[in-house]
Amino acid sequence: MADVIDESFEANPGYDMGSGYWSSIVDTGCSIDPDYTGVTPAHGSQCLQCLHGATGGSYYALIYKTLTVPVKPYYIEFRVYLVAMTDGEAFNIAHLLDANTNHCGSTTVLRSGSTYTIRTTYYSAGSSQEYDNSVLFTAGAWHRIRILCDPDNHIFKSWIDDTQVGDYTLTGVHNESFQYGYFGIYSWADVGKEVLIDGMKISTTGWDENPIEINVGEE
Ligand SMILES: [Ca+2]
Repeated sequence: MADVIDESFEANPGYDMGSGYWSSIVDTGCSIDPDYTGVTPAHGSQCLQCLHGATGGSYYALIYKTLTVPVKPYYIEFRVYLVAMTDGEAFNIAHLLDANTNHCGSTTVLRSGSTYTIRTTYYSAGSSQEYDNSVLFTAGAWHRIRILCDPDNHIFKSWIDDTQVGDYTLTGVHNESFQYGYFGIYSWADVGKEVLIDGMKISTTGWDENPIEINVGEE
């Protein structure tokens, strides 16, 4: 198995993976659009727009996929564009769960004052390890996020664009395999905020564009 998910939102209408591949959770007042063209996409001519328009309570505008079998290791990449954030907001834009719906990993963007921080998190058996980078991430631009999680070889790494920002040697119980993937915008965001996603790929063998050298099993 190589590519588990390869989605660039170029089908018109809908998704490259087919009409039945993705499911969605869209709260009242929220919307998703896989054919969005309002911002020049990172790849091709369309991207996924997740718009939060709910007025309170829980709010979700996301797509998700339940894989037929759990996957590890997992090489994840996607492009993300934040149109705007308000001071104090945090957007959870990617979330992965294992077969028992325990948290495996997540990517969150936070804003404090004028500083944007992107946070990649690995979860294991009730504890978590977070990597924050507040230098490389900005609103109003596309950024590529890459995450490698290889529990069997104790590896968890993350990159923003081509800069590595997270490197954690997994210890203790870390046998989670990714099976449920959620991408979009959920909770903690104000009304009217949107997240754009493009060029999403999840593989068990690596990245096929601008490869980053990874020596799985040798660390
Ligand atoms: Ca696209």
